[in-house]
Amino acid sequence: MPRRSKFIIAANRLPAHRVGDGRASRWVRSPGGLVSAMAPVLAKHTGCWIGWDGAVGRASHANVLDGLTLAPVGLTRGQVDAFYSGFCNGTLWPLYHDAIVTPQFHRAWWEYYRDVNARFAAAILRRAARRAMVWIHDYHLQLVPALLRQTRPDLRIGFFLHIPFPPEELFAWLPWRAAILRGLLGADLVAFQTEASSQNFSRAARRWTNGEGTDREVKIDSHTAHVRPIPISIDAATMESLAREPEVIEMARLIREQLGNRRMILGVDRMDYTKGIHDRLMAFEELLSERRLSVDDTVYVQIAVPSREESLGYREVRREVEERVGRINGQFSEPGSVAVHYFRRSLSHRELAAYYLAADVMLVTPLRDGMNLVAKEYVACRHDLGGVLVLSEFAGAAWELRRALLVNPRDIEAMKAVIIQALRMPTRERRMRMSILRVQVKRHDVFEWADVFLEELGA
Ligand code: ADQ
Repeated sequence: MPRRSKFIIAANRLPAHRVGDGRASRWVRSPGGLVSAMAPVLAKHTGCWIGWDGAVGRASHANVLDGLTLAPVGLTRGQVDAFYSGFCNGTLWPLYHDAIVTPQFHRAWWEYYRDVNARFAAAILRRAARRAMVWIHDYHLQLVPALLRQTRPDLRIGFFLHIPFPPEELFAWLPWRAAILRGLLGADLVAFQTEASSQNFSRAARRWTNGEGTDREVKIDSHTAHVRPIPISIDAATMESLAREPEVIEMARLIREQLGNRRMILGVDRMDYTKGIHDRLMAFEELLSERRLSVDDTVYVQIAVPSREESLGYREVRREVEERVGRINGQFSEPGSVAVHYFRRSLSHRELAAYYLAADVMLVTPLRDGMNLVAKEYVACRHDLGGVLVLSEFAGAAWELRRALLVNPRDIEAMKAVIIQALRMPTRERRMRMSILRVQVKRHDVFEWADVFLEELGA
């Protein structure tokens, strides 16, 4: 029987990965705000993190890394295909992002989703001490709260959805909508990125289950689930201090120099059809072909991390983006002045900070996004009050970052106009907007987010 914990986090992935082979392999902590935010809480409560280790087949043994117990859940090849690539990323992800790509509904995938959720619930139950607190993350594990409550009503159960919860009419497509809602309603606290997602959920819950109540409380079978918007954030102080390092400032200068000291427009995204990379490139292409911009003095840099290439729609988005980049460069680049620099790779946070510092205009224009941390990272890095953030109205971040230039990313004319506006913005206005954005991001960081969540959960 494993050691029991008072505080458990369950997420699809563990916050660490293995490097090296066989006996010589070891765990290394993955970078990221969520991990940093959770570390102090987990250390204080002798915590444990349950998640998939990314390997196919038998799970590795539990391990302690920097005082945190990591408890891997193993997934078979069939589970990775049908649960992860299938139901999570081929059904739920597109459905919850406004069906930008048509979601697929396969009964076999659903069976796998149920099985894997049951495996996670069993792993949590083996480790949960009496009256432990369990914090479950994201759309992969929506059935877990109710599975826990059925056998262990002593647990305090919290759930946070990192992606949007769709409007009722869209959610209604899901053949298993009632089961998912009942799963989530098993939690004491169900939290979302925005007020809209929070309302969408409580309305769907009242419509498709026997739950009753308000936008903030849904009562079902004598249990009450509290529903709240608790927007996630970043470790702003760490991000800012990276951007203040002399080497990073020098790296930013070098990046600009290598790009010919042209005005630099930047995009940083996971390669995902929700992020609007293609539409953004179209706007840039039209500005070049209408001669409102020229490669002599403007360059666009797109950094994209490869992502989910096994799932529906991902190879297509990559192909579209790469074709468009090729077309733009073929038509507009000049010797020594490439129009679009495209990097398909993951960068360290230090390198990202340098790119953020170098960019005159940051384009964060997803078609739909739960929050979007890139927007907040950009703001945290701009201690020089330079740079303009262009932000999609459909990112959760737009609810907080009101002083960004907000845009509808499907409106290509509006995108073009906002890019020009950003490039021409007078220094005074740019500094004023950036300082207001910075107050917001620094005041509401990921540590505050975790505190608010745990307080609402009654920790
Ligand atoms: P994601 O969709 O993964 O997360 P996002 O919030 O943009 O999206 O976070 C991406 C992270 O990856 C950022 O921290 C960024 O720095 C990093 N990243 C992006 N490109 C990179 C690159 N080329 N190299 C290295 N790192 C890169 C989901 C939801 C979001 C929500 C988050 C957190 O879809 O809406 O904001 O969870 O809740």
